[in-house]
Amino acid sequence: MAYETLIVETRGAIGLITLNRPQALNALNSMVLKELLQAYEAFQADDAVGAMVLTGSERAFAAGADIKEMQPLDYVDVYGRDLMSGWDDVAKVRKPVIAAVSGFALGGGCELAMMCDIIIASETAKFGQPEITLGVIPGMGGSQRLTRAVGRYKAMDLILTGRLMDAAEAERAGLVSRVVAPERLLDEALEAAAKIASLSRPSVLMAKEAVNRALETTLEEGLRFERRLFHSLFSTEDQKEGMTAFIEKRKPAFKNR
Ligand code: CO8
Repeated sequence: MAYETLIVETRGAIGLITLNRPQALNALNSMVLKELLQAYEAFQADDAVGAMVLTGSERAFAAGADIKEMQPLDYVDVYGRDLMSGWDDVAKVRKPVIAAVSGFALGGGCELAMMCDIIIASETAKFGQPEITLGVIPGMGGSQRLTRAVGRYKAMDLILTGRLMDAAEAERAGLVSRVVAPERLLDEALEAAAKIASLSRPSVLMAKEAVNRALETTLEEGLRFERRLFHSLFSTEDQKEGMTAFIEKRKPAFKNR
C-alpha cells in the first residue's frame, strides 16, 4: 500500500517505518497518525514480522505535533474531536517497537518516541517538551510518560522551561538506552530488533506486556501478573525448546508456539 507521510518496508523479520515529511521536520499531523496506525496494524498482523523500528530523518525524528494544523483550532474543535486521543492506539501496538532517534524529538516527537519500547539515539538527538513555549502543555502523554521515565524533577525542568536535552543527558536520565554515532543509528536499531525478532514470539509479547504493567499497577499486582505470564509460558513448545537447547549446548530453534 502507498503511504503519503511514511516509508514502510520490511528488512528480514523487521518492520521498518520511516517518518517522511521532510519539509515539516516530520511534524505529526492527522495523516501521519492515520498511516502509522495502518502500518502498525499491517506489521502486527504479519507473522513474518517479529519487531519494528520507527525512525525519522537525520535532522529530525519528529519536531512535534503539526503546529500549523493545530493553530486555527479552538476549544470546541479540540474537545469535540478529542484531539490527540488517537495516539493512544499507537502506544497499544503489541509487537516491540524500537525508536531510532536522530536530530529533533520535540513535543509530540518526544512523546511518540516514548510510545515505543526502546529508544536508541544518535549523538545528534535532542529531546524536549517545548509546548509551554507555544502556550499549551504536552498533549500526547508527555507529562505522564516523561515523568515515569526520568522522574518528577527532570520532567518538571523540561516541561516547565521547554528546554531541550541532548542525547547524553537523555541517556543519563534513563530515557534513552543507547547512544551511538549517527552513522550507526539505524544498524544498531535494526540489530536490536533482529535479536528480538529471533526470540520466541509469545515470550517477547508477554515480556513487553509485563514491563508495561509495572507502570500501571501496584507491586503486588504486578508481581502476580508477571508470575502468571511466566507460568503460562510453560505451556509453549518454545519453553521446552529453549531450555533443552541450553542443556544440549546448542542454539534454540523457536517455532513461536
Ligand atoms: N509543526 C509544523 N511545522 C513545523 C514544526 C511543527 N511542530 N516544526 C518545524 N516545522 C516546519 C517549520 O515551520 C518550517 O517550515 P517552513 O519552511 O514552511 O517555514 C520547517 O519545518 C523547518 O523548520 P525550521 O525552519 O523552524 O527549522 P530550524 O532548524 O530553524 O528549527 C526547530 C528547528 C527548533 C525544531 C523548530 O522548527 C521548532 O522549534 N519547531 C517546533 C518545535 C515544537 O514546539 N514542537 C512542539 C509542538 S506541540 C506538540 O508537539 C504537542 C502539542 C500537544 C497539544 C495538545 C493540544 C490539545
